[in-house]
Amino acid sequence: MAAARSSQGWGQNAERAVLVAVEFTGEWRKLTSAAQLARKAAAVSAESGHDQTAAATEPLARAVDLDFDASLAEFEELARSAGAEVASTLVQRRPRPDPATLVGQGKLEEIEGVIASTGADLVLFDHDLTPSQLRNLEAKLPCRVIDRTQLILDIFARHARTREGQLQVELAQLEYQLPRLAGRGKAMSQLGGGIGTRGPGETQLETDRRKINLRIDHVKEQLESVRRIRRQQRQRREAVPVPVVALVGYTNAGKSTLFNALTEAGVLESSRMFATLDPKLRQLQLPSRRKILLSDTVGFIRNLPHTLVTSFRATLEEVERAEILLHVRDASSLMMDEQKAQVEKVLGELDVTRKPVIEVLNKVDLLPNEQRSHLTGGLAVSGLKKMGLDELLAAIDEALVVDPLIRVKFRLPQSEGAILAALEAGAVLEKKQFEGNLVYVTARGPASLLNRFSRFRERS
Ligand SMILES: Nc1nc2c(ncn2[C@@H]2O[C@H](COP(=O)(O)OP(=O)(O)OP(=O)(O)O)[C@@H](O)[C@H]2O)c(=O)[nH]1
Ligand SMILES: [Mg+2]
Repeated sequence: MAAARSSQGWGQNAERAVLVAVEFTGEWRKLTSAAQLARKAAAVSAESGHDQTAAATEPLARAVDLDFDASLAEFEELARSAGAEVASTLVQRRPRPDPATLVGQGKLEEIEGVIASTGADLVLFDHDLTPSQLRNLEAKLPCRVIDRTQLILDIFARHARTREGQLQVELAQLEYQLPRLAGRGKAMSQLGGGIGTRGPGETQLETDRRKINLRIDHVKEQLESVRRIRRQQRQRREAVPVPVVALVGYTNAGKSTLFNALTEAGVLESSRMFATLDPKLRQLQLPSRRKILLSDTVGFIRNLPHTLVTSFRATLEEVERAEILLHVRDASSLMMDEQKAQVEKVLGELDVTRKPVIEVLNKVDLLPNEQRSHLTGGLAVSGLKKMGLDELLAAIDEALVVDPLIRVKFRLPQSEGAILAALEAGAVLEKKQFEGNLVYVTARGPASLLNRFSRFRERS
């Protein structure tokens, strides 16, 4: 059971990891704002043979560092999310990756020295490794080597809560392992034994390619049947249509916290990244009394491995059928703009760019007052401190077009107590006046409700 590998169980015997962050100055990376310009400038000067640090102007150089530092901090947080204790972090900057070992020979020796002096159990690379790079590195280094995709898969494995989530992770892990089987004795013999080797379902994976292929087929079948059940459940739900509003955003932006604040529901929230792997749905009533289903989704992350984008599409199904998206952003993050670009890229891949989006600038409690007042481009809220929630609910009300709010005057016989009760429950009654055996009511609420009683409309 995946539950047996809960975070409490890990704490005491955390693996010690050496982190290796790499930055390839000649490599094209999609970045935004100043950091993007700075990087381009650096790349151009590298090509033209100038010393790039000297060529980049002072503020631009600082923008590069800021950006790199933030992504380094994110990498360390990812490592901790996987249960690792960071023994040391090394940085390598070079124009392009070494085809055989990603990092250069000198850096490799340095890594070896750090492993020896810290007694580390594994090396984590903040970059993807080709099958042959992985093989070469494992041959040269005295401990396990994990790349970025494997690390993220591992975190997903630890946080998968539903059967579907667990199956998806296992499938992605199996597909990742297949081309990397040859010569990976060190890692394969330890499956289930540590970071990069955990799977939500199966811990006794065989090294044999044929068996992995059989397992892949099996997982795919199970996945299909789980999905069939989910589709049926959704159809049942859709029989009573309630619009879905989905929270989307970069990992750690505060979606689950905001989701809880908005619904007061007990969905897991945690400082660990990817605390939410499976979509969570809760019903919520807006100020207009209209009901929505609020959906919490898995966080997006920079350079999400492509295998994951595909296998986690199903997890993002609620996003695809949502009426409105709430894009939750961490206003306190230095990477705010880059994160936004990454989220929009994934939304583009999901083909949902035409949906109305409410930009939510979260964690404003962390900003000094004067910075808070200069925030633009979204609604300032704090899910943690429950600030700005009324404004957010009102904005959702405003943006919801499916079942527009209308105002209707009714004239009801007092004997229609059930209708009056339905109006009171589902709409805002602006006027309610008893006259003889009649009730005069002015109601503002969802058209779907008010139109149901149009036979009692007051004709004037
Ligand atoms: N100060 C502050 N911290 C917040 C706020 N909202 C969330 N956090 C913290 O940010 C961390 C991440 O919050 P989550 O709600 O788990 O973030 P998430 O977007 O659901 O993350 P994933 O599910 O991993 O994508 C937690 O430690 C929260 O306590 C906020 O408004 N202010
Ligand atoms: Mg979450």
